[in-house]
Amino acid sequence: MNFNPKMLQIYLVGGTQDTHHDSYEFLAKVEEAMQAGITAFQYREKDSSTMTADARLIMARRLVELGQHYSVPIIIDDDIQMALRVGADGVHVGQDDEQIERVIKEAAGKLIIGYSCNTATEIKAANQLTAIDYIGCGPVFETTSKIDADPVLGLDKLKKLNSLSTHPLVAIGGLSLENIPAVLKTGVSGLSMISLVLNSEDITETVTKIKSLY
Ligand code: 3NM
Repeated sequence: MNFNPKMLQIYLVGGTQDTHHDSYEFLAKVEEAMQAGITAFQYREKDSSTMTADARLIMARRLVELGQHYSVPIIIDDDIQMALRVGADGVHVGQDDEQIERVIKEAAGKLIIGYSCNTATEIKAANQLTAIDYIGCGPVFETTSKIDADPVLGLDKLKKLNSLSTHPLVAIGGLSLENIPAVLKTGVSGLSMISLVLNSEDITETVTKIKSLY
C-alpha cells in the first residue's frame, strides 16, 4: 500500500503486552478496531513480552492477513527484516532503534517508513530525509503504556514541532477522547494510541467516537 497521510488519522499501536500477553485477546481486539475503522495498525511487540521470535512472526503474518482483509496498512515496529518477510506495508523506527539511514537504504520504495522524533533538532534532521513518510511525535501527555517514554511534550511543543516538520506528523502518548480535540487543533495529521482503544470497554464505540472528532 502506498503512503497517504490519511492513514495516520486513527493509528492504533499494540502488541500482546497490551492485552495481558494473551494472543487471542490481542487479535480479537485488533480485528474489532479494524472493523470499526482504524486507519493503520503498528505491531509493537516489546521485550517485556513473552513471545518467541517464531510466535512473533506468526502473529505478524496473521496481522498482515487481517490488514489486507480490512484494507488497513500494517506497520512493524523496529524490525525491517520481519516487515519485509511477512509482506507488511511499513516499518517504524525510533531514535534508539536501527539506524534510520540503513532503514532507508533497505526499505525505501518497498515499505512505508515511520520515524520517531520529539525535538526540533530531530525534526530538522528528519526533514533532510525525503524517503521518510511520517513522523511519530510524543509523548504528548503522560502515558503508562511505554516504560522508557521521554518527558511529556504538551500541546505547545507539539504544535511547534508540527510546524517545523516537512513530513506529516502523528501525535502519540496519553491521548483520550477528552484531549483529542485540543491535539487536533495543533495541526497534526493524525492520532496514535494504545490504551485508549485496547483498554476500551467498547472498542467499536471508541473508534467511532475518535472518527467523529475529525
Ligand atoms: N510511543 P498510550 S508514547 C508507543 O512518545 C509509544 O514515542 C510513544 O500509549 C512516544 O496511547 C507510546 O496508551 C505509548 O498512551 C502510547
